[in-house]
Amino acid sequence: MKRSFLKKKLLLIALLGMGLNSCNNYPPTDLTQNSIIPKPVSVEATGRTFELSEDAIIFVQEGSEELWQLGEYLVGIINPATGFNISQKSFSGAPFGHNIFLTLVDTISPNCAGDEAYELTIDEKWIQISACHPSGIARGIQTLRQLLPARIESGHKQEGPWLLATGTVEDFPMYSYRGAMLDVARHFFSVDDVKRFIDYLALYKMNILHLHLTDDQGWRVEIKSWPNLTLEGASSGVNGGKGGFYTQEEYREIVQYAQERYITIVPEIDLPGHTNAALASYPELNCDGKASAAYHGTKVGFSSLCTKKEVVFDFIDDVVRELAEMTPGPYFHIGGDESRSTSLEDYIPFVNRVQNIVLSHGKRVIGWDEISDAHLLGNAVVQYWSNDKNALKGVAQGAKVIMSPASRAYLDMKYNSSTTLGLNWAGYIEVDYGYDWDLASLVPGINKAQILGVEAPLWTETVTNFKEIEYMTIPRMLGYAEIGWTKPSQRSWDDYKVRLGKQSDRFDVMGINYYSSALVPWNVGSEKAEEMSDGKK
Ligand code: TNX
Repeated sequence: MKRSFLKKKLLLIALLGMGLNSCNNYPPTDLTQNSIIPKPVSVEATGRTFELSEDAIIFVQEGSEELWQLGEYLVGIINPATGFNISQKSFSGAPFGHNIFLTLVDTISPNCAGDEAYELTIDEKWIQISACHPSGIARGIQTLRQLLPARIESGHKQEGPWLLATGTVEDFPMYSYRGAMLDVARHFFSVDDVKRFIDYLALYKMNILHLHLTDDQGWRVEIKSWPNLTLEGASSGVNGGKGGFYTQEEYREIVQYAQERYITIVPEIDLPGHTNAALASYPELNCDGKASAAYHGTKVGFSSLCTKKEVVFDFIDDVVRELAEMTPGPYFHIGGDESRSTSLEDYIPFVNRVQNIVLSHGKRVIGWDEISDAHLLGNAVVQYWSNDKNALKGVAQGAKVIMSPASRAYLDMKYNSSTTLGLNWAGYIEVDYGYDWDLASLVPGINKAQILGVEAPLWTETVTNFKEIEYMTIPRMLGYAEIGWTKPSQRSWDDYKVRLGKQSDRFDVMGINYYSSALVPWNVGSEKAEEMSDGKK
């Protein structure tokens, strides 16, 4: 009884939804009415409708293992909610039938700008994603995913039809580094949490996940040559948090999961400060040779490795070597921030030496903006978070900059004075304030040519579980994704907030605990979406 009532209610809601939609875009015929985030370079509508049906096949251009895997990924997006049993096949040649085609080409329109450029064509009969590199196909798949109805995100079968407006999207990013950081040291988060976070990044075409793996409160990755780091140093967390760490196998699993979504993991070992967990695990890393006590507070700047001891550099060499071996991406983050217990006299030679260690293991150095005090080597990257002078010092040495201004891009800053989670030392960051700025005009003297991209860090002193991660991250993270991808001349808050508002159906189907800012015109159809979610909220 109850079930059939629910079914009828759902049908009514669905019909109502369609009725409402028919006033604007149902069935969808106008591709320019999309709500894609980040906003693509160009979208042209051809005024018709494509229907994805169960006899569709995903044709993957033959000869590329990477493309084959992307086909599998797309199957994983389509099958659960449609209830179809679509599979993938190799092919070469022109598109035909009611199928989806993933194709590598020598050039696309307007050009193969960077590895992530793609072209998505939705014809009445077929869909094709073309790119010069598999990473472009990966980004194009996310556009296709966003163009499908929000209920595609449901893990279980939904009613069709699965309609898309026809037309062409041509797209490529403005910056090559677009990421978020997750602090797993203050509070530890499971492999599954990290994977889910990666899924959110992928949906909005972010390509970097920086993992802040160590801090005063905990050491979160297994280093086989220094086992106490995790035997001892992983058991603490803020406010007596239970701690935890990733085994090497788990770290590799995260790396691979990210790689399948064309996301690069940037591991950070914060040095020489923010090291109490290491100092508690190995007495010899301290200048006085005594192990420090585990730390559960939230102060910063009180710890330092003993920069005068050789064993400290042996330790760092082992840690960098083991982590670099498990990290296919080009970057290694050495922290370097808030080293208030290390004199500048000691700090500079220390950072110089650590850079050499990282280079010797084949990685490119990233450090927080304080590392510009040192002599930057190779193609070091400075992550700007608060000090203009430091960032400029880095640029003067030829370093590239990642923009993570605390006052605009810190995901742990409160939205406003009534946000219960988070901090406010850098101010409040409402959704509009987090969105409405441009990387290349923030710090006078730092322009586009010197900027690698954008990263939004989530520090987790106050964030204890995944629902809280979601609340602080969504929706602001979508704004940073767009800041990194879309030209400033093509974006504005007024246009963005409408597209953002249309994401709420998707958030609801995904069961995301997002902050529903009053500044955003959230979609009215969300009741329908909530009915379909797993009730995870
Ligand atoms: C500053 S940003 C820090 C972190 C804190 C964060 C809290 C940076 C490089 N250091 O240690 O967690 O503020 O917002």
